[in-house]
Amino acid sequence: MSTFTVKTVPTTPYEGQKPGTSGLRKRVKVFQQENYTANFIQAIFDAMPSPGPKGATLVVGGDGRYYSEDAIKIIIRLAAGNEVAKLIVGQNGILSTPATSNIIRKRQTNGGIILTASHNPGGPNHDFGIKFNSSNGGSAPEAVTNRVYEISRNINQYYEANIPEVSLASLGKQTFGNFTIEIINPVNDYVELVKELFDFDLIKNFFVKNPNYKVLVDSLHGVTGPYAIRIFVNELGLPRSSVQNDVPLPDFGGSHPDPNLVYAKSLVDRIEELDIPFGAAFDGDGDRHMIYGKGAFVVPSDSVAIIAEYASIIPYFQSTGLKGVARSMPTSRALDLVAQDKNVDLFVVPTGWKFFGNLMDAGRLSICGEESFGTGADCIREKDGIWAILAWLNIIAKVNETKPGSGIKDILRMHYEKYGRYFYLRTDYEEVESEKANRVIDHLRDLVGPSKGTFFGKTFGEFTVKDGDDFEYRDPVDGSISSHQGIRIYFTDGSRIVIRLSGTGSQGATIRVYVEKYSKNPSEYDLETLPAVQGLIDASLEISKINEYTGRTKPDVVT
Ligand code: VG1
Ligand code: CO
Repeated sequence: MSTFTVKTVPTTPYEGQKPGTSGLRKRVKVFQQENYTANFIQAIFDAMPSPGPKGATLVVGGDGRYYSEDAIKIIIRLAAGNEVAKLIVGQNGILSTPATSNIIRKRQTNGGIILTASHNPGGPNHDFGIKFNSSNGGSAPEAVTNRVYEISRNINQYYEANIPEVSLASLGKQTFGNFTIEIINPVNDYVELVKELFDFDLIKNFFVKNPNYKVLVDSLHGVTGPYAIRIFVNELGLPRSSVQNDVPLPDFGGSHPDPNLVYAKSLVDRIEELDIPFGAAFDGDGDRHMIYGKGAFVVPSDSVAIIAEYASIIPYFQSTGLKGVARSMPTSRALDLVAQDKNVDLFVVPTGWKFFGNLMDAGRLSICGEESFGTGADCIREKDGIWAILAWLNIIAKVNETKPGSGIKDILRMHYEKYGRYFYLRTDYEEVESEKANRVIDHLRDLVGPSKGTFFGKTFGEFTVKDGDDFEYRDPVDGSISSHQGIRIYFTDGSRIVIRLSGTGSQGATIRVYVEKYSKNPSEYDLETLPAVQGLIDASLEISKINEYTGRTKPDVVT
């Protein structure tokens, strides 16, 4: 057993090491600057809740993007330097975000470090990211991430051990003095978990009985490939051709690992061409998903509502009960109607998964979701793409027992017939100069604040403003307050727009505009989304003056 020595390395702080909605995300070149990554990792260790890093066990992994191995080597040296007892590392640095959350919880560790910039592109000229998760398996709460930021602004040294280079490819334990690194299979624990949550036999039998019900899952060269092959091919018996782009690549094959109609367009085209009833795609780190079957796209806000609607047929919720449901504020209100129907609590939290964790830990929340293609449950503390696909397959298999031949479209239609439909769309203006973006937000804050006397009651096209605010959240568990979480404007017909700035961009500011329009008229349920909400988009532009303040005439992404 070899041991090591620790040296104190002097350093100087970097500007802007402020974790956003989900960790610190910057260009790779920024992380590659001297001491940049080490500073941030040391700040994480210094900010770790009591008793701190000494003697701690941490899980380390990520989506395998460019710069991950370098970052893991730094983490290993600094962990030993900070007297961490053990690192559990995914083989080759691979661990999906939900799988990391599961391992943190299952092995009762003190937390984890996830190396990902999620759906942002990877490669030497793109993005890298570092996220810190707490011992409950969820993203560290704001109190901790704010502390990381404060420490990073004054950091003047870090502690580094001279651990020899470790191969991330060979499974097993390696020990150096009081420090152990265990390289684990990234998939095993996760497969064990999901097999307990869902009715695998039911889903498998459904595929046996319905050989024409083809599935196509696209990992977009992110981290989910190995998970998808194990679960959909090996466990559920689907043909190998049911999973594509399943080798994690450092640059995601040059594409954007973002599962939506824009970036997963080649999947959508293939599904249409081959008449595939059920398709899905995941983001780089596996916490987001898109569901698309021939002629049927599932809006994420509807997805979480539908999973909540059918919770009682999913084994995990049969045993735990439906304790409550939650959505992020910009997510459509489809879930609110299900909560009402099932008579369970509904929570509305700011954007970002970390806000759900407290409610789950307090036993008040079972199912939650965000409009940004994220859904999950209290079995872990992250949103989970594969979980959502399995939930849908479980639902489809069950519905087919009584209504054979039902697919995605039928399930959507049944849902709209019971609850009505929210037409929902998000548009993003990316890499806007921060100053210009702030001007838009200041203007909107004024409208729902000081100027509300004249703004409320005003009409834009067919929409009359009813009321609005700048969303503030008070955590019902610990009472902490998060303010300025986005401008909400409600109209007299029940429509709503939300405008906020993204907290995950790596350059400039991204303005997100979310619009939703409710219909209880069955003859409208099959309408296309864009024409259904165009009037509302026009109103949002007139109100926000985005074009005027930013010079942008159209959004970069529409999802
Ligand atoms: C975006 C989404 C948010 C999501 C976050 C992290 O944040 O809007 O819903 O939780 O990304 O997702 P923002 O602040 O850019 O709007 V992921 O898949 O990066 O972990
Ligand atoms: Co993600």
